[in-house]
Amino acid sequence: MKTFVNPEKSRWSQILQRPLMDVSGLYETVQGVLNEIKQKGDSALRKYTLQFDGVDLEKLQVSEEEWTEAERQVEPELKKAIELAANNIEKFHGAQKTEIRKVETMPGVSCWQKAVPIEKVGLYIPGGTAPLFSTVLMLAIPARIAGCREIVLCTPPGKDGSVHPAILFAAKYSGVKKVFKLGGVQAIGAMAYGTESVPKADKIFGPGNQYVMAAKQLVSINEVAIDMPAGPSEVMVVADKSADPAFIASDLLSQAEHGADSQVVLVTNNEELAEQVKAQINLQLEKLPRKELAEKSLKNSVLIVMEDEQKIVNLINEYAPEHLILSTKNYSELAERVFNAGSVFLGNYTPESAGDYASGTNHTLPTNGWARSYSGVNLDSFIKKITFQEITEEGLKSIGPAIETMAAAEQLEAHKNAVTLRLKRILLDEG
Ligand code: HSO
Ligand code: ZN
Repeated sequence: MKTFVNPEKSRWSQILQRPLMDVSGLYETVQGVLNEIKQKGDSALRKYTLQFDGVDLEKLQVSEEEWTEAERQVEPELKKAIELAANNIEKFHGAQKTEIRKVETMPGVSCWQKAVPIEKVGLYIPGGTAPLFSTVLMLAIPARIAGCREIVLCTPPGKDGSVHPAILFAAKYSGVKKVFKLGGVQAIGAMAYGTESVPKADKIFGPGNQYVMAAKQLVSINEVAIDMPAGPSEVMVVADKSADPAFIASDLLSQAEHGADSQVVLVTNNEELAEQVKAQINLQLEKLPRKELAEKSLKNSVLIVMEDEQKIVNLINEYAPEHLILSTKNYSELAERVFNAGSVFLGNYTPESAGDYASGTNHTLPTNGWARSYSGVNLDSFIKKITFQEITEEGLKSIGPAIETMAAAEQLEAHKNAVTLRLKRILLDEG
């Protein structure tokens, strides 16, 4: 970890720069694959699945037998854990429902907003080095609670053409009915355009590598909505001497083990704690099965010793971390001053892992500084809001003249007429 002591504000953005990706040629390559999927449908999906995943699939959709077999393969202890997590995710997202509230902006002018589920959603679950079945829960449960009519899930097959059983178990438990063995650009293209076997989605969700990200961005230009721009996962831990160095090290390592491009940042006002955390990282790292990945990510990572509390707050808000852990004595007070972060974890007993799996909050969060403007996935991500209005004659008499004046000033005579004609009729009727 690179260490900086009280760095000047002018250096913050350079110190905290996220790992850069080389995207030259990426979008052209991805667009080429997308075009072929759009034109050739399933046959293009099969071709690229053979090319990228090394498996020749006759049927892309997971069959009834495969669902049953997966259910049999998942250990009872894991099933119970998934059920506990699913329950909490359901409680937390279920509580995000809002009531319809009619507002009378003036007498006789009623306006209201109604939440309507997005009809068809497509969920992408990456394969790669770890089967993230927890992400299935994070996407499918809010989709089901929102009332989405069709929830389609795509995930890459292994070399033997199978899908990880825990992914299928979590999908079934969350209410997903259709799962397709498709990874990367193929999955995104299939859900964006629709093919003979994969239904078209209205919005696509889920994390992925840079190819998935590029594909999501490209299809969002004309075809579908997407959840948010996504990049490598990151955590910022802010700690003082009330923190436990072993806990902090474990939190930093949880993020680092996600991948070589993950970014972890420790900010502390206490140099002694910083040294202790470093020692703990070395100790814990030795025993991690994903040591190599974590080590690579730690190379990009940063330790900042900062004495001034207001500067720490400014640093948090400038970096806008996906995950923020506040392990300081005054964490509640500090939390009040945070305005850019995806998800915040408070106190010594709230590890990021809790939010990653089971506390109930969503782990699909804005990375790469997008927490400045995006929320993480939540119930609203699966909903659009339609506004309604109803105006009585009395209401139109109240707001009509203002509308006429504004329409005339914008030189939109037809707009003005739509009010004038009605107001005239009202006067006539009133005799
Ligand atoms: N920390 C990841 C989510 C995750 N962690 C899934 C474990 N499994 C991105 O927020
Ligand atoms: Zn994680």
